[in-house]
Amino acid sequence: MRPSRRWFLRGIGAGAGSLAVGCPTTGSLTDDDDTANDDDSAANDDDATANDDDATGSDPFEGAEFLGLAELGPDATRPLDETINQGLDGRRYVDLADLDQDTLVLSNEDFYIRTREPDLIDLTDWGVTIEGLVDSDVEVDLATLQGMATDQGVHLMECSGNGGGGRFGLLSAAQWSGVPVTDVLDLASPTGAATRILIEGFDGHSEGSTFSTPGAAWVYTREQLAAAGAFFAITMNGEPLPADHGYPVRLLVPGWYGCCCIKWVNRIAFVDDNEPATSQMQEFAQRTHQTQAHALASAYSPGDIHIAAMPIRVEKYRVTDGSILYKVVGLMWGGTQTTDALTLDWGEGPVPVDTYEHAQNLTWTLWEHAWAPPSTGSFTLAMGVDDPSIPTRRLDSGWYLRDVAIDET
Ligand SMILES: Nc1nc2c(c(=O)[nH]1)N[C@H]1C(S)=C(S)[C@@H](COP(=O)(O)O)O[C@H]1N2
Ligand SMILES: [Mo]
Repeated sequence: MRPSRRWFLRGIGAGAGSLAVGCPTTGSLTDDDDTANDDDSAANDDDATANDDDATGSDPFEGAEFLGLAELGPDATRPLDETINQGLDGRRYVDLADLDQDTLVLSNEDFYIRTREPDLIDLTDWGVTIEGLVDSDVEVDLATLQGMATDQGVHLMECSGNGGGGRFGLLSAAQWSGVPVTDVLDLASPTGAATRILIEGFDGHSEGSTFSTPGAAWVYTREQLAAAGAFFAITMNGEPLPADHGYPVRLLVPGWYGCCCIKWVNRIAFVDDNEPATSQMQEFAQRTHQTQAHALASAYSPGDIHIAAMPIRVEKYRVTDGSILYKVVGLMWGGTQTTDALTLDWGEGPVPVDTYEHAQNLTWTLWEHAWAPPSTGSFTLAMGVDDPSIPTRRLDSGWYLRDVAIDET
């Protein structure tokens, strides 16, 4: 059974290195007059909380002594929290092990980077040209876009190539403002032949890349962009976009991998179903889980992120009865449905994760689990979702497995 919300808040407040929580969530049964349904669920929450309060020791870390972190693999083969390389090979991997409830919106300086600002960019008179299958081309200047921008809330981004070498640190969330893509598309008159939309960004680097093909563009349907709430971002955490994050305008397609979120956007083209896949779509076909690197853009399925989860640190405690207990702290993100069916498996079968409140899919959620390992040694921690209605492509394939070394039980 899921623990109550207050159990969660108490749980994550225990011990050093624990998560700080900003907002109290409990209240009287009558302190707000939202919908009747809300009030009912609030009543249920309060009841569950009351039961937890009566049961002493329901928070296993209450009064515990923090002893340090257990070693969580894989070791990084890239530097973390440091911007490295130039151009297409520019990277910044976030050290996710430090995240807590207060730092779930990363600063512009901390946010992951994949491709730094192209050195051949010319920012004078920046605008976005809308062309292709339209009655006449439209040039949207930057001031117009800035004037149309509204708050878009907190959104997570993940590079489709997010892997163990960077300790899965190509993953970040920030607060954005921007212009809904559909509002910009409405500035042009597409012809009846137009079925898809190509969005392209500047990618002129004087140096080539060892890993990556230059040319950043992806093709979407209007329905996909509208359903995802795609927007042209203008600010990030209240500041103009940083150069490395696409200044002056980038695309953000919430819930899709970063490779679909074109930076330095300067061109939109209405196209039809015969439009070839862009070089970017071909390069990222496998990482966005396409069945093959299709030749036509219309053959691509959405670059959407299924619900994913992984541990980010394992805290070791001596609890009040003198025994050793570990607190596995992790993230879950992606997907389009919320769930309370997250599981953790250390080799003895999946177990429901103790403590989390999965309230939305736009940004990441922290979870915690009290763990008494069966022995010392190395364990592989595998996350899952015990709900067949929720697709979990990458979890099923073992993408985010983390090994942990336990030296004492
Ligand atoms: N023009 C351009 N846009 C781009 C890319 C690029 O190389 N060139 N990389 C994409 C990839 S693969 C990712 S993961 C995101 C990274 O965005 P960030 O560096 O702001 O985190 O940008 C996307 N947009
Ligand atoms: Mo990416």
